Amino acid sequence: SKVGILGIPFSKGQPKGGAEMGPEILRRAGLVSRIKRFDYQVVDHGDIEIESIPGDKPDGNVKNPRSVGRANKKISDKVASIVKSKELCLNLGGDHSIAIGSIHGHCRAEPGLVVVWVDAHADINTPLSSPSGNMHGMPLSLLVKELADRFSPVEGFDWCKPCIHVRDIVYIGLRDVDEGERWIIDQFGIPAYSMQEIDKMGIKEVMHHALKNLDPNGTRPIHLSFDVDGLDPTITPSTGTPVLGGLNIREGQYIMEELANTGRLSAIDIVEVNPLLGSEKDNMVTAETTISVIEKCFGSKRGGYYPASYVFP
Ligand code: DIR
Ligand code: MN
Ligand code: MN
Ligand code: MN
Repeated sequence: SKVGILGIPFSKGQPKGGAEMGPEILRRAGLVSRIKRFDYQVVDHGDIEIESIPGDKPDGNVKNPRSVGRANKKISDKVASIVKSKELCLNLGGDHSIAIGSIHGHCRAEPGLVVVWVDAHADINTPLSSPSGNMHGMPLSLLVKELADRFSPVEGFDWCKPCIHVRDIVYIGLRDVDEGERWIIDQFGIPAYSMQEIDKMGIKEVMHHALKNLDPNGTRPIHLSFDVDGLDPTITPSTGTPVLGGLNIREGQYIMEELANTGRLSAIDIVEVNPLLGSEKDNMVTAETTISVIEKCFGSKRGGYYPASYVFP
């Protein structure tokens, strides 16, 4: 099987510079060679080219709408083509607004997909409910059909039609959720496993229920959207909006191993790594943590592993 890696150096979905350097730091920390150890043939599609749009005025509350819109149209096209060529599409962000294009494009290739959203934040604010106007806090609201009549179309997003239902999403790791977002989760019954549920049930029960809830028959392709701020800021310090009390390294690894075990991972986003935040040491810790978690999606096993081609000497 193949994995297609796509760098997405984009950070206009939030105000802090540096998230556009995520692909570079993950590649430099050895992500590609770490994945090559396993049974995947790696195809590196390089970094997507992002056009800058001068004079990108806010649309109401929404900041940088045309820049985010234009970048995501390109992301959607690229992700659709990678998934159609039967590669597990690994998207290296970038801030979390890139999930608009990656899920949209994934839907074009796999209309029946489900979304596992690992994050401290719910990222389902609408342009009207968002307290910040930052699009990295809104990607899911532009993608779900049930919220389409709750706000007017956003400048730059005429190409983007909602492609999933609210019940095609499950959340893991939440601990900083805005009022409007909690209302949406309650109103539509989105399965949401916050850090409180993880403390109460343990990660094993959470993953069992999360996957059962999302896809009882276990047949649908999975889109994993992984915000590194879902992990505890002691292990991923270089990120824009850290929140205390996150997933520990073993919970992170367990989530990925369980997703890999389904055999249905079809696309993965890794977002919000920002090497301009924190010290050099913080950057290294963040990159190493992220890689040690993400490699579990590709068959890396804590109990040891050898590839199908292995010959005992
Ligand atoms: C907040 C923060 N909920 C917002 N969001 C995110 O701006 O909408 N921070 N995603 O990483
Ligand atoms: Mn996020
Ligand atoms: Mn987040
Ligand atoms: Mn559906």
